[in-house]
Amino acid sequence: MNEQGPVMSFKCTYFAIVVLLTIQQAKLQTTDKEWFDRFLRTGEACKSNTCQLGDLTCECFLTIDHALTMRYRGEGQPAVLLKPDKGKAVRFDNGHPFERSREDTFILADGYKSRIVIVVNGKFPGPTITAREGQEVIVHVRNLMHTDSTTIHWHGLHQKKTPWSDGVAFVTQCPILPGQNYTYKFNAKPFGTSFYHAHIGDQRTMGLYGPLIIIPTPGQQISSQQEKDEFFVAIIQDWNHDDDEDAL
Ligand SMILES: [Cu+2]
Repeated sequence: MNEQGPVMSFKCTYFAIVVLLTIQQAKLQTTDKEWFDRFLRTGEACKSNTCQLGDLTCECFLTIDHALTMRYRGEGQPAVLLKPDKGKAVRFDNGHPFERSREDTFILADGYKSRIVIVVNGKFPGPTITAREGQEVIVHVRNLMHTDSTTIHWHGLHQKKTPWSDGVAFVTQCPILPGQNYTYKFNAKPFGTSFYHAHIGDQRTMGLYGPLIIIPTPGQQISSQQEKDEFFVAIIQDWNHDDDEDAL
């Protein structure tokens, strides 16, 4: 009986430590929803400890939603319409300008009236995804549009052995319904400068697209150097003042 006491108390202590560690680990693990929300706040797309040279994966989170151009909404304040004034966006009602830091949050498009667009992580067009050739690209997509289903096509990628990640609605996958998430997984091949875009209706011209850049593995014969400091990304699109459904 005397020997059982210490054994029992050791077992209890061990059990308590295991329970505590499990709870701690569960707390430390970031859920997909937390990642989606984080990138929605920052406007970026991919985890910083992925997508770099030497990483096996490139993991990104895209939240799709509608937004209005030429409109500003401060925290806890009513929305304010904007108008162009000498190359800047100012308040429509009283012509007052905004602080520079606020201006970065506006979706201006061409500054012509307020119209509905689709944003990716709050950005129009969507954030750049930059992966390294050969990496496994994992992109989680969350559709927060109220009534529109969607898919995302990874333009320029061959999708060998992963046809279900090609993002062609009704052909390679069922569309992602409002409120649903879907995860694309594919190999980053071939390298090059391309883009991702919606593959349903007029969603691409409404803003659901963004740069997709695959950097070649070092040491390859390529026509021009693509990793210089001066390197920047430019992306252009069709733009309609009328509703895109009417223009199609
Ligand atoms: Cu395409």
